[in-house]
Amino acid sequence: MKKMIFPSLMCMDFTKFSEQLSTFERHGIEYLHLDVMDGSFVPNFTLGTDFIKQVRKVTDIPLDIHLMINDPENKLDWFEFGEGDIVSIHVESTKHLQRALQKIKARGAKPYVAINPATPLVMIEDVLEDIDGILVMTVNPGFAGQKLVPQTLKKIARARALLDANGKADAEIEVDGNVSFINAKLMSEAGANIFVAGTSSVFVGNMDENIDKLRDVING
Ligand code: S6P
Ligand code: MG
Repeated sequence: MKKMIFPSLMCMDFTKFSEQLSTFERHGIEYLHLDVMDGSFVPNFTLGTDFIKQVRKVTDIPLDIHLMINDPENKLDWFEFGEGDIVSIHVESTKHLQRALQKIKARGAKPYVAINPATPLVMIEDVLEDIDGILVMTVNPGFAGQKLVPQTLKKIARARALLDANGKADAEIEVDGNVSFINAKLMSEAGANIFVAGTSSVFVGNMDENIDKLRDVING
């Protein structure tokens, strides 16, 4: 399975937006990770509907929209996404998970289910048919710059095994939170293939060097 780096745009230097975006394009970055927080599901606000529209206008790189909002099924229409994009919703954020995943699929995007460190994997067993991937949170969502919750490394391996055992070998495992050069290696070995890169790797220092280094690490 192809290993990919998705930079987290909330970690960008917005005064250098075009420059940093060009760096991603030059490196063949496959998706841009966009964190949407509602101040209720998580204790923070970040990127929103208008920002996503703007990003769409200035690049052809597809979007990976990570919704950290309550009741996403009622709010999906607010967001611009479509064919080829990824949209993740949290199992903890809705009583109507399957309906919400279906709504994403109906718009041509790839539905992923996101899961917090403390939520057992059994909570997503009955929606495996409805997803193209699992977003395993390796920190508690809400902020960049946090430390890895170590038990999530085992969860990555269990998530991979769960997908494989249920005829979902093509489904991807995305990891998000403290994907440092050291942690990325462990996450990759555990079975992750999509790595959300933030302040722990790509955005500190020379971005060109960081992307190359992270690619080397995840590809072993
Ligand atoms: C966190 C959010 C993430 C962060 C990313 C930052 O709630 O979903 O996508 O942007 O984790 O990366 P780092 O390396 O600072 O943890
Ligand atoms: Mg995220």
